[in-house]
Amino acid sequence: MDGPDIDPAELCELALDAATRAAELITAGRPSALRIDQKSTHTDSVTQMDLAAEALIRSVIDAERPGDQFLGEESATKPLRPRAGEVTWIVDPIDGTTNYIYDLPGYNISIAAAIGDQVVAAVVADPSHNRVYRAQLGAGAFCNDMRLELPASRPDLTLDTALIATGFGYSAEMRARQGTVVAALLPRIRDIRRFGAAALDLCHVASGRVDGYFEVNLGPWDLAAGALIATEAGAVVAALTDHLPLPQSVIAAHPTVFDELKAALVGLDAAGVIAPEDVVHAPWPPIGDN
Ligand code: LIP
Repeated sequence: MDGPDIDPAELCELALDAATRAAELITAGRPSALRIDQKSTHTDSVTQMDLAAEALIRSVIDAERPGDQFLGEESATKPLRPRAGEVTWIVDPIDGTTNYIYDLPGYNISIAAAIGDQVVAAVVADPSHNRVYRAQLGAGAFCNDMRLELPASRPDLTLDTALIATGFGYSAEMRARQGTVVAALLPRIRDIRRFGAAALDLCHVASGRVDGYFEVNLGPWDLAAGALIATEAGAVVAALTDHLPLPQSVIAAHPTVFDELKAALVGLDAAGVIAPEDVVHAPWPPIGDN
């Protein structure tokens, strides 16, 4: 996994610098009028600030590590094949773009660095709450200066007391099917939360603000950083089913309730809401003809 002379701590510091500068750009630099363009559907939006943030992040990284691969949500034209011993940056410049457009909390900057196909450094900046989450593989997860460590035991936590986050796709047909799954799950859990940003959903699992999270058809940039933060905090993160590997499906939860939540979601065929032809993103690690 480790490349020659690549220090994950330095990758994390570079991600922290880039995320901090991008968070400043999209908040203090927020224009009075956003230019909103549509991507896969009329509700799958991108603004000039998503593009500007990604350009800024890339320039900060390239200035220090010009030879690294870069997989950004707004510039990705095809999946990238991780190169053994080399670094790939996986970036969502604004995760939760809809929240950003509506000026609702929950948008964030998500930056992960992988050596080969293993993510080793992660930063998620949440400017609405003045929180910056970060993690290094094997070195723990933090929110600002506070260590994130889920309690080893949660005797109070069962599926029917669990607060579960989820998200929905942009196609009306898939959302209708996802709504059916949520409606069936709702009476079996404490409640649902829909924050609108996968990276933060995973950080909420890491910090115990929710007990679990699941979603389908995300991109590698939605999950790469948040998944490392959640696992380093002691959560379990996996695909919902083998036929939909990460990031095409994801479940993250406290270990006490993970199996019960997964069994319920598999029983509801939560991964079945997406037809094979609708799967958009390559499996993790991002692979493909490079
Ligand atoms: C968002 C995800 C979220 C999902 C939204 C959207 P974006 O990413 O983070 O979990 O439910 O539909 O895909 O598009 O704001 O970067």
